Amino acid sequence: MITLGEYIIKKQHELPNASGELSSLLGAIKLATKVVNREINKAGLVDIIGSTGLENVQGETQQKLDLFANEKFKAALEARGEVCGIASEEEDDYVSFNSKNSINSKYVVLMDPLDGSSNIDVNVSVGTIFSIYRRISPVGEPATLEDFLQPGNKQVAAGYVVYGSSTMLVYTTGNGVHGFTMDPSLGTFYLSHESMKFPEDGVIYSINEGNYLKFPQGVKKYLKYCQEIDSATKRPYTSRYIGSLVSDFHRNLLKGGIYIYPSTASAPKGKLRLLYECNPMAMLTEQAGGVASDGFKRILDIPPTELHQRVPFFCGSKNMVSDVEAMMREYSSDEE
Ligand code: AHM
Ligand code: MG
Repeated sequence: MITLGEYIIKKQHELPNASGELSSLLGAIKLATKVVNREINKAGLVDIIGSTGLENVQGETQQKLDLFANEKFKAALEARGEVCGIASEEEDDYVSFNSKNSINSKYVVLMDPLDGSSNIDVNVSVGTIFSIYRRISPVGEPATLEDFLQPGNKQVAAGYVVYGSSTMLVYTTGNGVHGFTMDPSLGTFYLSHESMKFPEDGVIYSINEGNYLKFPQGVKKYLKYCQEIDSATKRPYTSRYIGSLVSDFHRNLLKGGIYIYPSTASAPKGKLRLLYECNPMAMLTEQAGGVASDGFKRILDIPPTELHQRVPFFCGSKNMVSDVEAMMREYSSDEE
């Protein structure tokens, strides 16, 4: 049995110019994950479920666990001194860490500390998503906005934690996607899923179909295609939507499928955030042999213009994403 800590060290030599900093940074994420996991597990017993009554900068209600997770990840990352700053879905602006160690660090972290948090109160799986970049600003000076507004193709590492029927941490440093399952009696993550790969074809589609009437024409056509009967392509496909990106993604990665959060008539840029959700999931997707797109082009090549930018998101099994992209292209002129 290989632990996450052992695996990170073992794989360190595969990283360009490895100095151990990235390994230590992943260690800080691992620690915060355990603290958040402990609170999630007893969510019904302590005063941690429900809303804070506050909203984040995007006008969304913040749950108590959103803020708890944000504070724990921020504190763990600051304490290790391995990042010069973070940006988070739960923070209005990026935060730079200016202690002697932090300011000399090469990395920044972007994160959604608790994704799918509206699911906490009903005991459904939630997740954490993280993304790591090398800073652009000079080492020794405070982090700047440009450190955080880098395209996803510059990510050094990305990953997620799914707090599900078991807790799993899945990450990539650009050499495949590897999953670790927590043994709760020891609080240790063990390697359980090495080199995870999206099946090229899948039979699961995940989308909030309640918004059907507001979807672009290409998505409507694709959904009808998913529902048609055709034994050669194993249709009709199966519809599965948890409403927690991490959990929907994780299932599709293991079984083969597509996750879609498209633009809608009321949210023309979609709902999901490019920097905290789509870029890290897109890096994982590509590392696992899948495709991540905004319906027309590669997510990882989109130049970010603002921290909380939203983007339509299509990701998963290669052939499923290319089918929906073809329909998006075919029907895009209908929308003009
Ligand atoms: P959050 O970061 O505020 O939790 O929002 C992101 C979540 C995703 O996890 C999930 O897939 C999606 O929002 C669900 O949205 P909807 O309820 O509109 O289907
Ligand atoms: Mg989220």
